[in-house]
Amino acid sequence: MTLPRRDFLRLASGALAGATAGVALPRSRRAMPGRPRPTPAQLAWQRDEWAMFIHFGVNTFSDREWGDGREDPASFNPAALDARQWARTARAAGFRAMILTAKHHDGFCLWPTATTRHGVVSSPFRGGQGDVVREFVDACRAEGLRPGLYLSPWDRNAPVYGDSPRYNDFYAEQLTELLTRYGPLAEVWFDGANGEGPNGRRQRYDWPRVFGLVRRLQPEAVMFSDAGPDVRWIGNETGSAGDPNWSTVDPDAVPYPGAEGERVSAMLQHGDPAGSTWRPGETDVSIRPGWFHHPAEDARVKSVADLEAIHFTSVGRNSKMLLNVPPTGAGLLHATDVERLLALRARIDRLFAEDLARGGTRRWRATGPTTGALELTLPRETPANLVALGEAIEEGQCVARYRLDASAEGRRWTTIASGQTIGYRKLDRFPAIPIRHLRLTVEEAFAPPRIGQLSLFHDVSA
Ligand code: FUL
Repeated sequence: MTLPRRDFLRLASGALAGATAGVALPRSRRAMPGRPRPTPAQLAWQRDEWAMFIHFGVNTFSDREWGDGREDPASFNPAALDARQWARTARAAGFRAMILTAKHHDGFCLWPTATTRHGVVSSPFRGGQGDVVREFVDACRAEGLRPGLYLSPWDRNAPVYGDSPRYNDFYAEQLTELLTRYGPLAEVWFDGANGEGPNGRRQRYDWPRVFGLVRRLQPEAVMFSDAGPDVRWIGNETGSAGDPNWSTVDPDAVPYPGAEGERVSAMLQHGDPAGSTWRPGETDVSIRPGWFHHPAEDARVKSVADLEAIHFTSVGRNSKMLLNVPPTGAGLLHATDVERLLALRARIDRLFAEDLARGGTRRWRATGPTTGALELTLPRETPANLVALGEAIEEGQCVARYRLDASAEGRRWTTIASGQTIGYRKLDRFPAIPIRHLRLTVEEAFAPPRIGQLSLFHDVSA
């Protein structure tokens, strides 16, 4: 975070304090009338918490990460493909949405498109009659998962790539097929990688047209890209959201997907407390070193501890986890990945099974128009080492600095954690201590904070 933004924060709280002195305490809306808020689709997206990413295509068969577009479609032959197995696994592991690479950079289309023969129609899969996108969305719906699709803008196969108006038409046609044939989609994913086409030319995309198309044909879907417009990339592929992490951004700082520079990275990672636009960050990361399945990586699947840590640095930092689990050449999730996912679910369920704050008494003490402390007295003293915080983000994101203090019965307060943003969810771990009283002090905020969650847990394995 740069200095000017922090200064803005202080100024904002100072100005508010002055403006409201002597008048009735402002409600959050009146205090910051212009504060951005999520749409229902953005709220639903955030509440999913976990989505599964499915990278699958010709790369699965060529054992590459980035195909060059010259792959033989005949190589695509997932003999045992079962999208229900993907969806069943996702659901059992607690994912609520799933996103498939309908087309990756190699240009191979997993659905029978009218735009090119480079896809399933030219493959032996289901005798050339197959449609992986159809099987995918059907499986999602059968298992109660919200489907999403990835359509790579960069296309290393399309001969018209780099001939900008012609490729823009070609891309719009592909997108229209995906947006009109498969029922409601929860998310449409636009990748920022942007290289050359088969003719060595670079493409100028027509983003307003692309975004307009999705809005018109799938008004309930959120659009993901570096530049949103609804959901932004978190700025890395390691599973780590920024801390702090604002769900608001200055849209001018990331003008198009694939834009680069220090300001872009900072905006993706941290957002901007003064930003005019609600655009929360999505944390995409793979369970394996690569995005596609490679047999040589079967022994390099992330451990449950690694995945748990990612939950803490994504969901636990006001982001959403989009975890990639790539099917094998058979068309099935690998047994090791499935076992890891189910073990992760069991671990997370155990960790958050008992909210020790339940049944406690809570009291809010305002210390200023936008600051104050939420004091919680637990029903009984108990050891604990993990706090989950959440703001009621329907009203926007307000908290800019906070502190957590705890005390045992009749003992002095000690600070157990402190931080900047909270947002939808913030998870803070600290060394286990016996706790009877817990206090969340909001030290800086843009509006009177609305704390929706203050929960306490004891992770006995820590
Ligand atoms: C990147 C792509 O280049 C990778 O292959 C992968 O699809 C990842 C999610 O996004 O930009």
